[in-house]
Amino acid sequence: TDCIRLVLGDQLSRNLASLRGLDKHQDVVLLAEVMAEATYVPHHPQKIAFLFSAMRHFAEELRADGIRVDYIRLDDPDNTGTLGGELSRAIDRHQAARAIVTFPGEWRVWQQMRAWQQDFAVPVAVKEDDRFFCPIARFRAWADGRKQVRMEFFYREMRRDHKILLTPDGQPEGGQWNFDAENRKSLPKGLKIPQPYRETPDAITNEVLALVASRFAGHFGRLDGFFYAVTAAGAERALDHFIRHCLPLFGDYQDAMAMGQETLFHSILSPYINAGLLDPRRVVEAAEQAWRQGHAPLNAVEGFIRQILGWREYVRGIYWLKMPGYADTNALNAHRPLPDFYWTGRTDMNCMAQVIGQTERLAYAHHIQRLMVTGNFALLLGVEPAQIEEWYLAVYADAYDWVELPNVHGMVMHADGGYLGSKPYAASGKYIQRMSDYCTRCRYDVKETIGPTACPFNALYWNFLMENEAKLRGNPRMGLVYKGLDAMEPARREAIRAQAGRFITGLIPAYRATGTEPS
Ligand code: FAD
Ligand code: DLZ
Ligand code: SF4
Repeated sequence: TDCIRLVLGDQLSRNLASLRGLDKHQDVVLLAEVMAEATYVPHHPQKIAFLFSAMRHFAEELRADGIRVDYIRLDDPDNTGTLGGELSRAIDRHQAARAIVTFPGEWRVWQQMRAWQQDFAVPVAVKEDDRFFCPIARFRAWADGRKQVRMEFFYREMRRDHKILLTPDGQPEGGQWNFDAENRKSLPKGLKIPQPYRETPDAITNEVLALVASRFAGHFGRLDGFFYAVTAAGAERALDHFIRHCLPLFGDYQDAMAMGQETLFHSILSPYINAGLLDPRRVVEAAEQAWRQGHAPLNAVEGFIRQILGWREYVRGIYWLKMPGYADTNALNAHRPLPDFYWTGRTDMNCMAQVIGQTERLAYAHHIQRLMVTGNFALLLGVEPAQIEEWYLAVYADAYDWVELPNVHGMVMHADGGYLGSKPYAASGKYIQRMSDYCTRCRYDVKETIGPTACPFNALYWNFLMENEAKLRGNPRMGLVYKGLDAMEPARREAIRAQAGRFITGLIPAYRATGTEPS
């Protein structure tokens, strides 16, 4: 055998760099289910099942095309449990002259690949992962020499580079780059909401579901009700469903949240795009075409395209520009432990219980739920960044380090000191009340800040501003909120501080035991 071509679980694309130039007679494609990848965080069982089933389907497709595939199952008796162990075993088994891999989505795995290049007896070529609009070098060139990077400016460059939503003379369609001012509506009563796209598990998926149920029962998250597509064809059907039924109102209600309506007008395409089943270029093209054909309005289409062409590429660029140091920063010096209810859903805060509960059921929450409910709470509480990052990396079907880390560390926790985004998205209960119906069914009163039934977000919000005053007051975008704090009577400030202190002490077992928080 000439060459082992490794394909990782999130690299299930037929045009993958490491599959290019494949010789059907000389080469072997390797896919491996390994314990190390399934447990570096306690992934949601649906995330593991989705990837294993998608990997198995991908292997079947390659075989159907006459390609030789070695597929190592989790339960294979000789499985070494690591990607490196399996690649090394495959090289020996086939007496291969070389190996080809595609650049991974995680610094941890990249370190491993570099070690393979050093340690293996045959050469290991690492090909660039070109399934993105923006090569890592292109991002670096853009970011270098800029005092400040901002998504909006990066996004405009991407629009120009790739000629997306541009007029023939290179201007943004509709005369503006961004229509977000139209995209912050709360949900009107009685609006008909489309069902998300669902598939019924086939025989391969059912076999994987049984495996995952028996091996990962201890992980947070339910397995019943699994509905994800597991092939490129299925992902394409999900895209079609989204364009048809959800895209037209995607913009208007992008930030809305509602009980019993977990997906609203969102696409639920991130698991497919990130695993390689769906090409982001294909998604952007389909959305632009829907606008050009008059099927969806510009505010929806531009807003949707910005998420993929803008945010998704921007966070990846920052990840590879700033790692490995990025993960270690802690600009707000946040060190409180993550409350246990993130892993159980048991809390009286209805907004948190709703979002954590649906995460348990679906391995999915949409952006505003992640950012303004579970994320906002962790920010206000001052959770140690690494602990909340582990949670996000584990619980969502679309989570990989390159995309999860910048979103949590930068966008939510402001732990990078404002590199990715200019200010923390801190908000009181009022925001949640405005954008959702969660507060109507909550034990707490969103209009109260002090007292036993006061919404915890309110005291925590002001407490957060006070705790981080030295770091945040100078931020021009925080001027208005600090004015609000300045207008407050000192006695009220003290009452808020005490209210937040009591709540935090009651929340965290180690503090509760002693009755105070260690300083
Ligand atoms: P839609 O609302 O339909 O958006 C369309 C697509 O845009 C998504 O499929 C996704 O590919 C892309 N997108 C949107 N926002 C972002 C963003 N901020 N960064 C990158 N891509 C984006 N996304 C992940 O793919 N994996 C993660 O692990 C992840 N962790 C997140 C953690 C936090 C705290 C926050 C605030 C956001 C996170 N996101 C993550 C971004 C975003 O929330 C999800 O991509 C989105 O909710 C996926 O659902 P959807 O496909 O229905 O998205
Ligand atoms: C997430 C994941 C899981 C759960 N299992 C596997 C696996 O068994 N084999 C594999 O090749 N990849 C898996 N993955 C995806 C990898 O963790 C992912 O490729 C790296 O984190 C780099 O993005
Ligand atoms: Fe969440 Fe507060 Fe509203 Fe309850 S009152 S749902 S805790 S924001």
